[in-house]
Amino acid sequence: MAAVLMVGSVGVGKTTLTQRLTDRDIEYVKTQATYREGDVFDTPGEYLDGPFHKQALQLTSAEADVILFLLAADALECRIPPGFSSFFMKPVIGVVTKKDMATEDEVERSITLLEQTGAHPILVISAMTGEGIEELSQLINAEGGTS
Ligand SMILES: Nc1nc2c(ncn2[C@@H]2O[C@H](COP(=O)(O)OP(=O)(O)O)[C@@H](O)[C@H]2O)c(=O)[nH]1
Ligand SMILES: [Mg+2]
Repeated sequence: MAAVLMVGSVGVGKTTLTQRLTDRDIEYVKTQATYREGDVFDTPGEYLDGPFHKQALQLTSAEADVILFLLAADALECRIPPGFSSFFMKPVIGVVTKKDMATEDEVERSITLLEQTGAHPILVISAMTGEGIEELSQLINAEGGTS
């Protein structure tokens, strides 16, 4: 699998999605800044929820092939700034998580919020039901240049 950097607030579902995407992998590496499980870098939510750690995210992205911007379907706001994808030299895919617990209107609103970050394309998933996970996995490998 291509190396993935997860960017999203605490509770958006980064760790759960990481487990979904890497359930065949057994390598675990813990670093000070990021948690690597297989090919996925799961960033601490503090990177978005405290003082904004833009540079830490940029540095970590050097090791990734693909970046995911995640926003929960029931989110009230998006902590990822508008246009933020342009700070990365890698493809940025938008992921709306927790589709299973949101209305269609809520999903649409989250898609709109993620579009403002410049992430493209945007996929809607549920790590709980598994919806969209296979599609996301294929897109990660296509965008990341791995198959
Ligand atoms: N209903 C639902 N809950 C989810 C989904 N993904 C994650 N969660 C739950 O959301 C909470 C936070 O998930 P976690 O992966 O720890 O988020 P993180 O802080 O971004 O790593 C946990 O209780 C998960 O079980 C999903 O697709 N649907
Ligand atoms: Mg986590």
